[in-house]
Formats: sequence, structure tokens, C-alpha cells
Amino acid sequence: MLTVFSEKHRLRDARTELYGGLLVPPFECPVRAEHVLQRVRDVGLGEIVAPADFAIDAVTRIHDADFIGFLETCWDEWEGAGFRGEAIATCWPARGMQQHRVPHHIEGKLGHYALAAETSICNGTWEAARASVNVALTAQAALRDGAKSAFALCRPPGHHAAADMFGGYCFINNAAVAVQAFIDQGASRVALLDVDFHHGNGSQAIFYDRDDVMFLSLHGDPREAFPHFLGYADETGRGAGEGFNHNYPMGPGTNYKTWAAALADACGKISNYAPDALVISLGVDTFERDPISFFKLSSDDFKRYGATIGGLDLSTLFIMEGGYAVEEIGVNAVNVLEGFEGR
Ligand code: OKP
Ligand code: ZN
Repeated sequence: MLTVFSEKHRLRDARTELYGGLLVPPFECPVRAEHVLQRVRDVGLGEIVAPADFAIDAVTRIHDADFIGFLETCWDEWEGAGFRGEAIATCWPARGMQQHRVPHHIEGKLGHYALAAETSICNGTWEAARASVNVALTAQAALRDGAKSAFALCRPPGHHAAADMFGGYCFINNAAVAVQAFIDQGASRVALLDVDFHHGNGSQAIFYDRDDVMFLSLHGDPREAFPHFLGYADETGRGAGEGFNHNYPMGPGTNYKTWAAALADACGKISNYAPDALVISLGVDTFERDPISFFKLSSDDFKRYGATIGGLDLSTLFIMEGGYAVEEIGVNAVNVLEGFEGR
């Protein structure tokens, strides 16, 4: 399987994450992608290529132009305002306040566009996010050109990013942009299956009203896990999209047996939908030793479920999302790809 990777991911190297009331080194760090790349090499998964440059238009098919403008200039505006740390949102348009007026001051803009406070914006964040979506689009183009599968080794991740919101370590929704590219190239239906530990709130929101994209997510119950305010089982879609959104929230300690049963159910729905392409939001933070998650999958389980996804026999694009047990992230992510290939 082809892997697409950009060294520009290293430009996303924040010093701080707000965690438990402390500013700690971010869980979402550059070495994650390097370990995955090393494992791709070690097992000889296939060719590794750098991304092509895509016009921003593919991104603004999903994201609002003003939000993209904000990401581009946020760091300069923050520095220009005289702040000395990294850019962190500290106030929001909470209940009863104005949701739709975008403030002029960067502090207000951050609150308008952020969904959470853990994700600091620093110099280089925009360039890395831009490269990450180019990775996704390059892998997508390989499928358009006839490849049966491809691996977009994206970093930073994307599935929490909505049309006009960043957070949860995500800025541009790489998977959503790739899904839209398939549709724009003529696909009638695309399935987006999110196996990251966290609910893909951004992806869900982006496609919630649509029947040409089925979104399915297996994740930690939002009552117990980030992003806390979306991802319940009764969120099934809206309008034309009713019945095309499927959430599988699961509780603390969920083991492979339970998780795999949810995956089997999701795969049945994907099969019936008969999509022209399948996009996988591949987070491996379902791992038993992940430092911020509570599922109990072993490294072998990743190979097992890769085979299950392979059994769908669909054109499949893997998009890297989370996974914070950095020593094991390479084995776990590539196990999914090897399982998919029947290795
Ligand atoms: C990004 B991705 C944990 C707080 C978690 C943010 C998690 C973002 C995960 N106590 N805060 O879905 O892997
Ligand atoms: Zn995650």
C-alpha cells in the first residue's frame, strides 16, 4: 500500500497543552508521525511519497473561508497583541451569548473558532495543517487514479475540526476534505468510518445533513470522554441525512470483543450502503496503554480489525488521526494496514 508523508508535520511542535490545570508537553507531538513512518519502512508496506500541493479550494469545500483565514493569521495576530505564550482560547460564546458575531480581537476570535482549550496555536501550525491536508488529498488522488487503498500519514490530525472550529489537536478535517474530493470527482456515496477512540464530532457535524456521506464512529461514551458534547447513539442525522449517521459510544474498559461487535455492526451498514469509496479515520488511541483513553485493544487486535475492514472489499483510504502511546503507535497503526492487506 502507498503511504503519503510530509516532513512539514514537524512545523506543528507546540510547547504547551492545557491538561489537568497544567501546561504540559502536548500528547500530540512530532515523534508520533516519525514512529509510524519508521514502522511503514520496517515492514516494507510499500512506496512512500511526499504530497503534491493542492489549491485551497479543496479545503474550502469543507471549511468556511473566514475560519481558514483565522488559522492562517492567528499566530501573527497573537504575537502582535503582545502575548508571550502560545495562543490558547480562554473565553467562549457560552449559553445566552452572541454566537454569530466574530470579534476583532484575537482573544475573541480564538473563543469563536475554538471548541476546546487544550490545543495551543503556535508558529508553524498553519503550515503543518496545510501540509497534512495535502497528504490526505495526495493519497485520495492515488485512489482516484486506480489504487485500491492508500495510507495518508497525516499530522496534525483532523476529525474534531468542523467547518468553522478547531480543537482536540485538529485544525483542518483531513478526512472530510478527502471524502468531499471523492464526491467532487463523481462518487455517488462515500462512507467515513472513524475508529479513533474519540468521537469525530467535526466529521459528524460536516456531513450531518447529507445522504451522500455515511458517517460511523466507534468511540468513548461522551458522558465520560472528550469531546463530551457530541457522539451519542441517538444522533442519527438530520433532514436528508437522517439515518446516515451512526454512533457507537462505549464505556470505560471496553475490550476487543465488545468493540469488534460494534465494528461488525458498522461494517454491515457500510456494506448495505454500497459506497464508491471508504475513508477510515484511523486513530489508534483505542490501545490498552494509551495515556488519555480507556479502551483495551491489544496490538494484535489492530491487525484483526484491519482484516475485518479489508473484508468489505472497498476502495479504502486510511487517514491517520490519534494515538498517544508513542512507543507503540507505529506497530498499532501499521498492524491495521497489514491486517487490511491480509498479511
Ligand atoms: C484528539 B484525537 C483527556 C482530555 C483530552 C483532547 C483530546 C483530543 C484527542 N483527559 N483532550 O481524537 O485523538
Ligand atoms: Zn483520539
